[in-house]
Amino acid sequence: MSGVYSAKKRQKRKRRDSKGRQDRKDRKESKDSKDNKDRRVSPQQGRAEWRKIMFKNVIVKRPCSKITEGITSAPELGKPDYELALKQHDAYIEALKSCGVEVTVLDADENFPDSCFVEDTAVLTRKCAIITNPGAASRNKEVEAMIPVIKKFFPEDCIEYIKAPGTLEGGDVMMVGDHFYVGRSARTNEEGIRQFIAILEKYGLTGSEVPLEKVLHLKTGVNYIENNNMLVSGEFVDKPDFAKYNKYVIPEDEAYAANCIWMNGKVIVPDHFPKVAQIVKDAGYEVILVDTSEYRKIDGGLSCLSLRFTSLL
Ligand code: CIR
Repeated sequence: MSGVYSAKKRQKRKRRDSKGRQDRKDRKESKDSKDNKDRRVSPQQGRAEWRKIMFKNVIVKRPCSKITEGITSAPELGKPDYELALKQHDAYIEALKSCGVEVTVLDADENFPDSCFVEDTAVLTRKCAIITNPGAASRNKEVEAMIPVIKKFFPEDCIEYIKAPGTLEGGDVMMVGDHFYVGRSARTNEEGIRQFIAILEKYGLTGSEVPLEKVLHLKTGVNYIENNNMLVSGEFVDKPDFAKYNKYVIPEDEAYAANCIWMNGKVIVPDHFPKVAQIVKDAGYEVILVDTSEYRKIDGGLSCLSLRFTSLL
């Protein structure tokens, strides 16, 4: 009798255990699918997000004639043609203006061949401005001319500084909402990242380090174009840091064009990279093409040429 009883009990327990397992599985699947759904952003939500982080201001600096002496890792591309670089810069400014921002155009500075790449001199967030300390010796003093410019847009008590021995360049910083990914590169060191993240945290923002293996700056290879969408190339394709985003993999032969910029709902893409332009279009964005051939010769891309932000003043 007791044997029959325990057999029945065992069967009942087995059914209960298997039901429990199924329930847990169902709950997990529904959570996974919810997580995936959470990751997808409807066009309406997307538009709301865009409004939330609209950029109102942009700072650019005209290239100087010494641009021909800019730092390069690709001398085989030849030296930039200064006249053409100026024309391309004009078109860049027009493209930015068509995205509804006010563009401040700074005069060229002949003392610094790379000074048109203003992105490296500051990181401008919705809470504070962080003046960098560029790791490239020939570029380090570029920040001095930027400080008074930044003071026109940010109150002094919201301006912070990366100090030696810390180094950091803005090209190594990628903003995703209130989180900032920072590339540890030949230009941005451990101490610079430590200071940077401490500053962010003071303002309720967060940051995390992404070690780089090959590229110059973080944004040389990965760029966030809002709406949870990220353009990834080369060493960034499989980085766990970016696993949660909708990743658009940029083909190796167009890797340069991974450096696109999101501007208030539109995306500016370097001209002559048709696969990337198509990828961005297919992701649902209006694409604006700007030729940056002369800047590419000295390792510069679209993002490097501007600071995009909203003034706190
Ligand atoms: C440099 O090597 O510093 C410049 N020739 C290029 C800077 C590009 N900046 C950027 O990616 N943010």
